[in-house]
Amino acid sequence: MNSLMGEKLAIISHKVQTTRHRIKGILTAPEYQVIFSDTPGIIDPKYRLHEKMMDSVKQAIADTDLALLILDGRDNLEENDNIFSRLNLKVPALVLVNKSEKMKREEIDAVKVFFKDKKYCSEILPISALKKINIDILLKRIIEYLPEGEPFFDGDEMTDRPVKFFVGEMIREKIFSIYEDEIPYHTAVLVQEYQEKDTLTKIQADIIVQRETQKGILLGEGGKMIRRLGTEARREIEEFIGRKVFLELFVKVRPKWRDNELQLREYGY
Ligand SMILES: Nc1nc2c(ncn2[C@@H]2O[C@H](COP(=O)(O)OP(=O)(O)OP(=O)(O)O)[C@@H](O)[C@H]2O)c(=O)[nH]1
Ligand SMILES: [Mg+2]
Repeated sequence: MNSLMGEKLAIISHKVQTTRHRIKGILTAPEYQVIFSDTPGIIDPKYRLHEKMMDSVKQAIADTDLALLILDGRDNLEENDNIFSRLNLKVPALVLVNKSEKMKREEIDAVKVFFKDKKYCSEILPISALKKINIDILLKRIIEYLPEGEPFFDGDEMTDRPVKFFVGEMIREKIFSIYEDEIPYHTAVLVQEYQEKDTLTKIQADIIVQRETQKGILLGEGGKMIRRLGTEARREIEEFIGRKVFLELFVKVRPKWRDNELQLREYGY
């Protein structure tokens, strides 16, 4: 979605299950408006949080005119096929073979042969979100599949989420890049305060973890790690909103928040 939009709306990490919400990206030109929904990847739910993530996938599918089924071209094809089949799509679908810049022509051809006759597959297109390969062609194809209609959003709207949401996401992205193993998966971010002052924007956010030991890891020796997190997140937020930011982070322990309906709601899930 970021590549198609030419804007970074969705956070990215090398770890799986980074995306937890459906985020809309609205692309408006004189001749068209495309509303993209970036969703979490499809997984078997283990927690209430996962169930909510999968609900957002279902909703996105129910709303859409066209599905983009994105796979890593070197991942297991059977596994991807299983997931795609089980979606029971009622709309056309483009199978996008991503990271194609790392693949040989024969590898790409093999993936094409594999998906060619699948029931859900309208077309297959090798792309690279990173190197922006075939993204222009993809956009052209997308527009051809969309029904004609009036725009849903004003031309200057880029997303359905408020700035505060993206601030929380940027903090989450840094948590995914700084902390190892399970830590990012036990963590939620809640932006408590967002205030535009004269010369800067004051932001206070809570970082929610499940256990005291995790709080210790987040803080690091003498607060070293949380300071690094604060600095990196602040820089990213400053670039996004184009203002100086004062960022304050508190770490709070909330046992089993991933299965707690009230807490999940409070954290925006
Ligand atoms: N080489 C290569 N890497 C890519 C490409 N597109 C994405 N990546 C990398 O793949 C990793 C995952 O990217 P994400 O955008 O987080 O993937 P996602 O599918 O949204 O994953 P979740 O949100 O975790 O479900 C990151 O390290 C990206 O930099 C590509 O075209 N080529
Ligand atoms: Mg994602």
